[in-house]
Amino acid sequence: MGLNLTEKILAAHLLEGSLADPPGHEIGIRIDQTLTQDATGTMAYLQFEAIGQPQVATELSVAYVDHNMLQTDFANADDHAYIASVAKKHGIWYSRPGAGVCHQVHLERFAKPGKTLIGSDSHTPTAGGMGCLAMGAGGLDVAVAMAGGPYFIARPAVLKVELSGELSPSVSAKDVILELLRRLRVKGGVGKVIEYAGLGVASLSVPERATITNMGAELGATSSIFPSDAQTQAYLEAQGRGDDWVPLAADADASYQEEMAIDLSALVPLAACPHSPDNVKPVAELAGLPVDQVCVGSCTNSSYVDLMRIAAILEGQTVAERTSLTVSPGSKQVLAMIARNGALATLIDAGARLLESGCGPCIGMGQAPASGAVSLRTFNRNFEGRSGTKDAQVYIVSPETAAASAIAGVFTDPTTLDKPLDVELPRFEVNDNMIVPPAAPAAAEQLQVVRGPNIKPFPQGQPLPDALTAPVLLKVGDDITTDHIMPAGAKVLPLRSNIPAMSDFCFLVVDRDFPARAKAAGQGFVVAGENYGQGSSREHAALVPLYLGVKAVIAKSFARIHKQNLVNNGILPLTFADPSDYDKISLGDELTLPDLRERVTEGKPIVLTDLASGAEFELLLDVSARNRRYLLAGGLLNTL
Ligand code: MIC
Ligand code: SF4
Repeated sequence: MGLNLTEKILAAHLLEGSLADPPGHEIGIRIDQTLTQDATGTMAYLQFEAIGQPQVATELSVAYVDHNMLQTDFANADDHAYIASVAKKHGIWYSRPGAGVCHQVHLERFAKPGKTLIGSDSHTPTAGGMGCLAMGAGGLDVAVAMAGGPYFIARPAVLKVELSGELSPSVSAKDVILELLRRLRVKGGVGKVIEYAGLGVASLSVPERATITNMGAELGATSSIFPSDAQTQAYLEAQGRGDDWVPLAADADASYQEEMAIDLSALVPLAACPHSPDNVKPVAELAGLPVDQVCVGSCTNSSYVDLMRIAAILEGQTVAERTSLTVSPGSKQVLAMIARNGALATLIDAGARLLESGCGPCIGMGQAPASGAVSLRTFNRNFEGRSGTKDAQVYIVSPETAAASAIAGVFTDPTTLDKPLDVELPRFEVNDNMIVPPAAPAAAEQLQVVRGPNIKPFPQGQPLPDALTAPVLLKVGDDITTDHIMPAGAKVLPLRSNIPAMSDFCFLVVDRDFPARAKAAGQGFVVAGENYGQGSSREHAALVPLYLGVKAVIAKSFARIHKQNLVNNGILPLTFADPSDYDKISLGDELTLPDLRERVTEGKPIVLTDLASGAEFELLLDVSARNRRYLLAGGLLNTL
């Protein structure tokens, strides 16, 4: 029996465990490349420093600055100075503010087919568009990988998506991933790598593939990957990196745990409606809805190809009077190229507001919509409040739908425009002058790391107690995102290296009294429904609850990255043996977990008594033996 693409890359990197084991069993793999961005990077590098290794052990590690770019006070700039200095000292390349969004720049300049990459950002699988097995992870996992340690994951199941046909004009790669979200929903990819195959693959360029793999994160997938073929070779050659190309595909007789098919020629423009990326409808059904804001950019849709398509639609037009259009180019390369070829002037002439190359409005750093406004965004997430305006109606769309709607001022199906949108892959203009190399190891020893007042130590877990009695501090429902747990945006993001200051914002969207209640109680539990912690990789969604005394989250199920972040920080991710027991617990109930340490050590179910109601039931700790050790020690760093 042949191997699929995922198995081939895993087999070439396997350090612990076996691929003969069924999906779900733990494996440890060697990581070739790492990336961080500034909003998670400060913590990841503080943790790397705590490990105490002088130089990174990876083939390549890159520190990007793209999230925290507003610099309304010293905080962001402090973080940049810290990251720049820690990178130079420890063998890490530093991508300066202005160079672009981490995933876009990584795809352009560093990602390689057949390599493994982990990044402290959930959209790291963008590089899967290049045939790289790329995964989002918590900052501590990235720190360990930088130090040369294995990255442990549950051996993923592989879902083959067989693509046939070709996209119709004005239907976009974005519509492919929105179709997958429509079918599979936000939990549909959990535990899986989504592997694209079939005759339809050849028609998609690397930037288009990267749009699709990027948003696999919204399915909860471990990763998404395309084969490395002639398109990959053409892209790498156009980036002046032809030598990085290797051909890579699944064997003809490979097997998969699951399969599904998508006929590209049957797709229509789609939109994810408020407030979830899987709430998908055809744009035609929304046509005519007035649009107040259109934002183009983010790691999903800010490539040269995307912006050239937008420019083609905006050529000679004016953005509708009621509508504001912003454009954030994905990288310096994209921005410089559209500046030189005239497309930038086309965008500006049409009335686009140009923002710098960075995450910007995608993470709520500016451009919050008006109250109740309809905002169309080419981004990947439309969680409630993420835009900065809680009642804004945010829709996730393709660049083509965004541009057509910006001109009309109402939701517009781009296939109704008669615009030729063929964009050839150009010869990219390469200038890596904003990516700073690390110091030579001999010179590195003398270098000082710059620590401004915004750089605060991070909290560390305590060894697991013998038993635990504490109140329920919060009870929430299904699909709670890390944006609920630890919001981002212009007010909070600058505090990413200052956990005490961040703690005042924890769960604010859900319950504004939570931080005060948690501080008063000293310790306690969070009770949740399905898919707790979906969305971003931000470790702060574990570190801040840890700081506030959360000892365990008791949920119906967890999202992958967040579950590991809880374990790494010594917070128990417990599930209900019988999900209906969720209904038996109320906010404020005092819960007791006797013999906790012994039960975790021996891998036995954990008994919970709700002292308020007298109800008693079982909880499961569905983690590997290694993760049990971390929890007993109070987290991964304590174990190391
Ligand atoms: C996001 O898109 O939510 C972020 C901001 O990029 C996060 C990382 C973070 O919170 O710093 C992610 O996707 O992991
Ligand atoms: Fe940045 Fe948005 Fe991409 Fe996250 S999803 S990395 S905030 S552009």
